[in-house]
Amino acid sequence: MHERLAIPFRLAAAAAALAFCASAGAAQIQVTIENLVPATGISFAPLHVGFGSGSFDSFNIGQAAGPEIVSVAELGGGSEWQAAFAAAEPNATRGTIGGALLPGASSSATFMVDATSNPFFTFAAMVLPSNDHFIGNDSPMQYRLFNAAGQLAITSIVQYAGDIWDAGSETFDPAAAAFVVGSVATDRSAENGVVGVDFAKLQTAFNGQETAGGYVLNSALTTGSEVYRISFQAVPEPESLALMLPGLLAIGWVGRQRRKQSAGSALSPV
Ligand SMILES: [Ca+2]
Ligand SMILES: [Ca+2]
Repeated sequence: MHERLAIPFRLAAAAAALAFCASAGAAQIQVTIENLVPATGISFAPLHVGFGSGSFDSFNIGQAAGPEIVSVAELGGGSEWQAAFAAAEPNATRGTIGGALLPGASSSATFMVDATSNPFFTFAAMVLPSNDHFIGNDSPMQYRLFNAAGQLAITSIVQYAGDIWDAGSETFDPAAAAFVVGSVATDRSAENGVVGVDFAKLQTAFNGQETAGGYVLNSALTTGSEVYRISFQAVPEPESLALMLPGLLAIGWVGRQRRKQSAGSALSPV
């Protein structure tokens, strides 16, 4: 095939291949989490994430917390949250991101998602130090990550101090709180309350406590303080890159020819 014909052909083939990948619904997404609070502020346990159909709902404001969200809010480990999500939505993509996320820290993980059947994003993480505070979305349909065409529709989610929940499941007690040096987790006692918005308690009594993060908590958040960001970025799949390669090589070839031509004309006598 003549080069002048080959270049547009290869570009068209690469574009067609990419269009096919998009329509198939498979999407590889890199998720990055960031603790936005200043040094000596609150930390977070690993983030539990799920990409699903929007039917798994792990808690409701004003209602008693079930074992799913308690496993996140009191323990951080989230084993019941993950198991309940898997039972409710066997085809969802789930996982966790990072370890303890200290002030100013970030962490990333990549997930393969069916953007057509699992367009909704759900998350939950324990706030540290605390007895039963957490961040998470009450409505499983609050964040539709992919549009009907399977394209990423949300680039980031920001959580503010005013978004922090108290699960209402464990009595407030720094001596039994996670992430407080010297605390005894087995001393937890039932609060018998309901899930509500509350971050003030984290500061009024946890400030001055030595944390497992190696710093003494000195938090000064207000309702509008940004505390956490979750960012999403589409990652080209390896097979897409392989299909794109001939097109990219063709573009490089055109560039080289142009540089040669302009170099030649620069040398040409006027
Ligand atoms: Ca809910
Ligand atoms: Ca509580």
